[in-house]
Amino acid sequence: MPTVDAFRDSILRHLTSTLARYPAGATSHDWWVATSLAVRDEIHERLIATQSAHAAQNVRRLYYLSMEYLIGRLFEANLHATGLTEVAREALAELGVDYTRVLDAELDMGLGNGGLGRLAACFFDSLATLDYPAVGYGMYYEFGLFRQEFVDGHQVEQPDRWRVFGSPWEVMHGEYAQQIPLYGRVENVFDDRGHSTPRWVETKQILGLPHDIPIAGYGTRTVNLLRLWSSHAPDDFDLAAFNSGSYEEATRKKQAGESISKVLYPNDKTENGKALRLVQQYFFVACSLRDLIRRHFRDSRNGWANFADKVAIQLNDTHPAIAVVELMRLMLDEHRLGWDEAWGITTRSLSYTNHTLLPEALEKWGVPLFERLLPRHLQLIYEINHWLMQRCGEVWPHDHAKQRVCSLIEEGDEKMVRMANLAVVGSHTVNGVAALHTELLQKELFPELAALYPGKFQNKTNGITPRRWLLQCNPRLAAFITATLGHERWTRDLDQLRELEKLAHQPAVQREFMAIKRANKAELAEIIARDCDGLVVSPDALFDVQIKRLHEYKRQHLNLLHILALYRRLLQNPQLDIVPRVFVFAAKAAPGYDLAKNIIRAINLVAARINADERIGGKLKVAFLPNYRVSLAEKIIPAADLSEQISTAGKEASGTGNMKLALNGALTIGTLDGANVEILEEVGPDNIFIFGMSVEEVAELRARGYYPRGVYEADEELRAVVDWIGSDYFCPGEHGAFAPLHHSLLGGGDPFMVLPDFRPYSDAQQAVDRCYRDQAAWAAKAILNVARVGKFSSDRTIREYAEQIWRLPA
Ligand code: DL6
Repeated sequence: MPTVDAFRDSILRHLTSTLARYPAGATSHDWWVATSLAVRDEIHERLIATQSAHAAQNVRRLYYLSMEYLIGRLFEANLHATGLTEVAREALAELGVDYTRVLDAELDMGLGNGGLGRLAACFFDSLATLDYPAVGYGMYYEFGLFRQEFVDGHQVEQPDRWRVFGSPWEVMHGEYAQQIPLYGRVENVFDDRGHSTPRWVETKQILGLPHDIPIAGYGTRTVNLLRLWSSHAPDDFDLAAFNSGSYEEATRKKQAGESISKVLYPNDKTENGKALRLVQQYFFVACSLRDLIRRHFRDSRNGWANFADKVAIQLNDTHPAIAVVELMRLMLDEHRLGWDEAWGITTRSLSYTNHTLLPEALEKWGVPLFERLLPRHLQLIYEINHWLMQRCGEVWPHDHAKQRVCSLIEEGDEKMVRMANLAVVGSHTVNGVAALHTELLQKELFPELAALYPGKFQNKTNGITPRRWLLQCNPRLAAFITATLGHERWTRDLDQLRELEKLAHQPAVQREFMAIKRANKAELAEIIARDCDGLVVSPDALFDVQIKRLHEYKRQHLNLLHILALYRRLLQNPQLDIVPRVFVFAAKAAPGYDLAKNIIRAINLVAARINADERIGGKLKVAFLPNYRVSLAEKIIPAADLSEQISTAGKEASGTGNMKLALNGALTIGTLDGANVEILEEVGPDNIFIFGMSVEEVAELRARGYYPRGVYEADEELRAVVDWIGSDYFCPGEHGAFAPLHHSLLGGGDPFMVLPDFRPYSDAQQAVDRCYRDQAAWAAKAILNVARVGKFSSDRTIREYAEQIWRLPA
């Protein structure tokens, strides 16, 4: 490991020789790049050593296929991983450079959207830390999802130009470029004996270039890789057109080729948007499979016979499900294997994680679209389906209903290809991401497929990396834990935090814990003032936090109704004794999701009114922080007192924000949904606020017939706040601004059952209020949360995947 002097020299060398800057003229960005490159030197040495050891041992590897990797910033994570944090701090101090400003010069990598992408990032931290050989394949988006701004409370999407200045972590390996066919048609070629072979012809080609990002393990020398593909046109410049003066025409192919990796989740409301999504998925899967096959065959000891012994491929949700067919196609058409052998290899290599039960999130693509983009794949899907239907017929003779639900093709006005069914059928293992979710997966979503493939379904409860979500994001609490325990082993073994249990009731420990929380809240208060138009909030208030994607099932609008109820109570009685609260929101809504955007606007306009209302004496404040991202979460989570996990039971597959917040000493107010159920088991019922309908109660109510108007009529306060949001009170002069939200709660049938959970939620919030008044008791509960959530380390999750699904070398 370099000394401070050597590291300082390395920073200076990169500043001058790589960036051509001199120290006095260097910006924070220059220092960030130069220091990152100095860290990268160390990481690349480790990377080369890791890769050559893996190659020499011809190890079995995990290849993880994911549309998203929500990595956030890498600088600090890499310093922690390599043990260079103090060295870098001192070296920069000697150079007269402020370390914090260097940290803040880094833009979050725009490579993900939500829980699934952040999970992938946590998994890669754990994989490297636990020395498992793994490559993560994905897309190298130019713009990521979008940068969110608020204009008059509306979400406005701006391009997220995270790569505009390049990335010091990335190395592009042009020698591993891939050409990927698309479109065209299938023709049959007949041999002398009259046997026909299908050939995919008249295709268009897309060029994929791999960009490698190293992921360094913590406290070990293992460095794994993310290999992310950018798309290009192979013949991207038409010189003849250019010379004839058609400048736009000359680069038309270039534009078209590059559009595939421009943004994550392009709006798929239009047919073009749908096509682009399917092309993206196929493109990155096709590049990745070719690359991993190349890697496998580069060792002369390897062949198809041992492919499934050396290669474990994980499908992170249905986005890469086309891998089932592409792997088959490569083996059948390009490597000339027989069907049975190819199918055996496919189903022994692939496994699939399901991350959602929401029907609209389970991808389906129209057969005509498939036929146009991937005609040969559609043929193979029909062949796989033929065999699947035969199997269904053997198990359930004459039961066409069973065949219909298992089928890879959904019948209807437009036939659709069901990507989730394809992923289940093509994988040896399917897993859910929390115990409840896995149970519902088998009982509700895939009961027939679960019966057809006994033993295929497993649970792997999600986890989070303690390195990013405690050590890095909450240095005060991390230092306190290390000093209290007398060791740092908890960073690699989170169960060590159990030792804190016995200290939870000690007044000195409680005071110290609350002082740390207050300092973190003061820091967040500064960010709120900076990002929410100068809004002033007190760090002595209770910080009540809901941070996650904006979706009806996550019920940010339930939180909003409760805020309105508190506001109304205060207006009716300004002397009302309530614990002052700061409600913190951060959330992006999908660009095409109008109701989610309406909820964002409603929260923003209610916030503006409440924050400016002097009658309530500052007892309530509402801060909606724009542009939710990993680096912002790292500031909010350590400052949270209360963690809002209030989804309709049965809708949130797991959640991981719930784990991060509990690990940082926030108490959860939540429904019995996703991993909340397991958090309750771990922390105990006295240290969490559970409310609302269970999965069974939701189902019963729906079966009985749910009429929101009945619930609304029966509760005076609920009626008042629903009417309030439906009025123009918060949007004067703009009639019906929140009509979509109001309609969804009443006339629209309240699909996520916000109204029946309102009263139990409000009661639970009153219990929170009472509890917070006794700061010692609150502190004890918060410390017990920290102490008891060791189960939710992604190290535990990854060990389970590695042993029970991937069979990776220990
Ligand atoms: O498994 C990671 C994460 C879960 O924690 C969330 O509960 C779940 O919503 C999310 N799923 C997705 C997929 N699409 N949808 N919706 O992001 O996965």
